[in-house]
Amino acid sequence: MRVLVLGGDGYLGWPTALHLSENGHDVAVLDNLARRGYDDELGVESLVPIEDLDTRLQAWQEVSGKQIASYVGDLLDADFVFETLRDFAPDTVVHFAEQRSAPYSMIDRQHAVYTQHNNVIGNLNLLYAIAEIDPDIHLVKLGTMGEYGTPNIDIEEGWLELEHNGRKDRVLFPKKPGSFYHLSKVHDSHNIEFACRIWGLRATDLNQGVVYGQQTPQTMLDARLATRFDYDAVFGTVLNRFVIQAVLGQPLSVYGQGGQTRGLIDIRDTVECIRLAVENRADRGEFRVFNQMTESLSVQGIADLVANQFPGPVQIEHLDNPRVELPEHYYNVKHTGLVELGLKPHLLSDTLIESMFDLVGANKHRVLPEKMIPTVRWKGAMEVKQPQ
Ligand code: NAD
Ligand code: USQ
Repeated sequence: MRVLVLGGDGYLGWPTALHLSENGHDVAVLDNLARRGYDDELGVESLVPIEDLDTRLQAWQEVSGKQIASYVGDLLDADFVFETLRDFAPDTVVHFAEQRSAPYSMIDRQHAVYTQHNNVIGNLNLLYAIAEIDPDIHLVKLGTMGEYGTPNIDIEEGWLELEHNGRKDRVLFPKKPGSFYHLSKVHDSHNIEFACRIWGLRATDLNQGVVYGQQTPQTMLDARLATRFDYDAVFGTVLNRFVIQAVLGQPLSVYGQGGQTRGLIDIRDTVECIRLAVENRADRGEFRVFNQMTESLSVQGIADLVANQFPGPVQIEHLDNPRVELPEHYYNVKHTGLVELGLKPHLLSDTLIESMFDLVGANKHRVLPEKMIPTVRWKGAMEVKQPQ
């Protein structure tokens, strides 16, 4: 199949492009390199050194004998999106290309507006390009488990069968997201569902949990194929940060009491889930939703797991939570769709996060400790406005 991976220079897009190429697909990546720009803005770098896109693509050709084409440009540039779809003529578009950090979207008005404009309008340009150029293209879109928030009922895969005043209907599952970033994904989901219902497009929305890990079988073949690994308080995600803090001998930074529970997924399962979604197409007119996570853990549970596996002393500290989120809550997520397609999950109980400890140990001199400290507060805008 011909697969265009949008955001193919990012943490997940790059290893996914390699995994699809390894599995016989004809792959191209598209990226505007914005993620490298956020590093410059925030004064940080990936913990593991990464090569520029051309070097990565060259290395993959040398190692595998396979070619991946590249298109450098912005989804906000509609002409570029239309030209790329005409030129590459994909069967499937995998869409990772969004600003994906919740704290980044909560820095201030400008970052919130940037995030929603970039994500929602980029996705809308893509929907129009697919509808006008080839409505048979299957859109595989990365959403997030955070679209649902933490409701006091079981979380279904995208849709809810509802009975109200004696009548029944099937509706999109209610959403209660926790940041302007997570909200952008909700807006995307609604736009995609509309495009499937009205134009007859075919789409799979993958509501993914928090990803951990950095290595896949393909990225391990050559140091030039490494994907990024973020540790800072803006882009670093929770399990990855706790592993890095353990290795550095810093206390693990649990926000609040750590009773908040999240869905998690190993990066090796992320790339496999995308392959399964690509190879099992949604029907025309279908808005298909999978919850792309393999297990749920509380933040305190994640900290305990890292502390237990680390071969040395580890402290856990409880910081004032810079976010606004429920400290304790019910969390029960249905996530059988991808397993039914053939996913065999890597679970944390079977995974040696030791390999992550080794990887971090080899690169720990690159960490800027001050960048580990959370500085973005969810109520920041309110605090600025309050008169003294
Ligand atoms: P990332 O920031 O590393 O990668 C995203 C890539 O998209 C970057 O290379 C960036 O330059 C590119 N991009 C952003 N805006 C663009 C635009 N307008 N035009 C072209 N390219 C653009 O993020 P990631 O961690 O690889 O996440 C990829 C996707 O998966 C995101 O949509 C994210 O919301 C979703 N997701 C990530 C996680 C996680 O834990 N990392 C969990 C759930 C869902
Ligand atoms: N947390 C801590 N300590 C830390 C970092 C985070 O306690 O040092 C807590 C947060 O308060 C939150 C949880 O860990 O309750 C998860 O935070 P995170 O930064 O790991 O993840 P999040 O902000 O939700 O975003 C990440 C990705 C995003 C993706 C999302 C999936 O950056 O792109 O959409 O995970 S989900 O959470 O399922 O929505």
